[in-house]
Amino acid sequence: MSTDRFPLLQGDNDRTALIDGERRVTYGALNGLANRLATGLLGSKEDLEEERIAFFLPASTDYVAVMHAVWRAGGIAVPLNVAATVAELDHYLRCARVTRLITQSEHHAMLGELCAKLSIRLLQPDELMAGEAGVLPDIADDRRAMMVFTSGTTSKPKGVVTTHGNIRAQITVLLDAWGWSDSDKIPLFLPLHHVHGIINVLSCALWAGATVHLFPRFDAPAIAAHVAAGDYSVFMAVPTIYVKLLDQLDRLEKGEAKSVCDGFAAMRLNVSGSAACPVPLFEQWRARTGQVLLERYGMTEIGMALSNPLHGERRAGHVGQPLPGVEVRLYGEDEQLITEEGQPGEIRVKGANVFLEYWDNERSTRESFRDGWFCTGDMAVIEQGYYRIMGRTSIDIIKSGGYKLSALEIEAVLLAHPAIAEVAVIGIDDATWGEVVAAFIVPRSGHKADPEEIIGWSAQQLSAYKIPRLIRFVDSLPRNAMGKVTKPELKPLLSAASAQAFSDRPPS
Ligand code: MLC
Ligand code: AMP
Repeated sequence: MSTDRFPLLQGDNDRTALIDGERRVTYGALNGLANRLATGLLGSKEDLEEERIAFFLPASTDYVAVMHAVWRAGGIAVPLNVAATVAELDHYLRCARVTRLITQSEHHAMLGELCAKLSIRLLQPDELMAGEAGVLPDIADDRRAMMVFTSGTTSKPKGVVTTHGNIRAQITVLLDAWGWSDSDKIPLFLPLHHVHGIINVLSCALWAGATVHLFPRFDAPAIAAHVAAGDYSVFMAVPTIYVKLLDQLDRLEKGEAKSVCDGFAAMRLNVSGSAACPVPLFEQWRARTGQVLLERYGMTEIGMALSNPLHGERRAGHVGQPLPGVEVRLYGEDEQLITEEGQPGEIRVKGANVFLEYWDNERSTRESFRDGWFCTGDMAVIEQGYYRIMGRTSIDIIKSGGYKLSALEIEAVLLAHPAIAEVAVIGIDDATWGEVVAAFIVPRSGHKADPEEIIGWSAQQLSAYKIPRLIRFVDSLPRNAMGKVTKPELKPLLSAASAQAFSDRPPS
């Protein structure tokens, strides 16, 4: 057996790897499950040879065992968004050319028809479990290991493929940089179809031999209660979650709130990322809990690239310096390498952490690299040795609650609505969510456009967090001489006051 080639679950056999509801799962048990599942997945084969195996599982022992089983058997793990609509899943499964999908029986009704249509075998973890573990293949570091879908500047999400070597690099750099150890305990409430949850929390913790407390979703009262009980040493979240936790503290009775703040104060590390942490939030968190948030910058394609230090100054509004082994450069609009502080440029990244390719999309892969450097589409500037993120090169990318959303994907869906003639989607600044989705719609003549109906209709096609919160009907969209919609002109139309008036779904 070659599990030592995958030192990804490497706590001592009797240490707790996962707390899953009432159940505590040791590293020994988890490794056993992963090996038996890998054996079951292999059947009579010696190696899955990069077969795409998708799983639609909430944060659970099954999720972790299946992910590692696919890796150990030589497949490509395709973790799916458990909040996705059938229309979105159709795209992911088709694009990845998935052959087997693993989920619990309660989801078979929702997924059965789709899987039948796409000739995908729908399976449960239990039925794949071999009686005992067999021989598993040796997998080279350059083999494809995972495909995570990311939204961007195309209308459909792209599959970001990382190799075993990429994943190893993305994890190991953080183990050292953030001082992980087997005595750490961390709650995991982030979605498990993105790198923040998969790599930074789950995989780092399990590589370090630490304990992960699994939550099916972010539940502020439950998490606050565990924090108050001193259950965790490390906490990682998106800025929206820190905003929601501050709200939760305001809702608690004084003594309870103090216990929660003390629980955070006693931790060794609180990390913020996936979206900009506003300076007032950084300051409020410090004032309330005594914790100086460690802000870092990353992306699905590269894992983490820039980080404030574990020891040393963590500067508000900044994302620190390149992590060891990750090369970062800034390039100006004229493709000039920026060598001076204070000059803004696009962040480009090189290193073993950088993904292999967009699946089946040679053109996008080619276009996203220049001379071997991955072009992130994010702008930054260096100020007194610290990087500060300034924004994105594309207005079509929206960050809401840490999710990257594509304006083009949302527009393509809305355009299929019979009452919509034209539409432009943009992100509007929001104190809780970072940005919220706003849609400017030109109704089709002769059709009655009803915001409630449009939102209900969108919910059939899009995950809830992609649905516009603000809809404004307009007679026409501003366009330049080439006929292209000039989106920057739309933002001022929704000032804070008018946004309220047009809000169909006020942010909760
Ligand atoms: C939920 N809603 C959102 C939303 N999340 N709306 C906009 N943006 C979001 N991100 C909507 C729901 O649909 C619902 O609408 C309402 O808000 C309340 O839903 P909820 O389920 O109660 O919200 P909550 O559980 O509090 O979710 C908020 C959240 C979640 C912050 C916990 O969004 C989340 O887990 N975000 C993290 C995403 C993430 O991991 N990104 C990392 C990408 S990797 P309604 O109408 O039903 O009321 C990456 C690289 C890196 O970025 O650097 O890490
Ligand atoms: P995703 O493609 O979902 O992985 O999201 C990656 C994007 O999140 C990056 O390209 C940035 O735009 C954004 N991001 C991540 N961390 C930060 C941060 N600390 N500050 C600002 N933006 C961030």
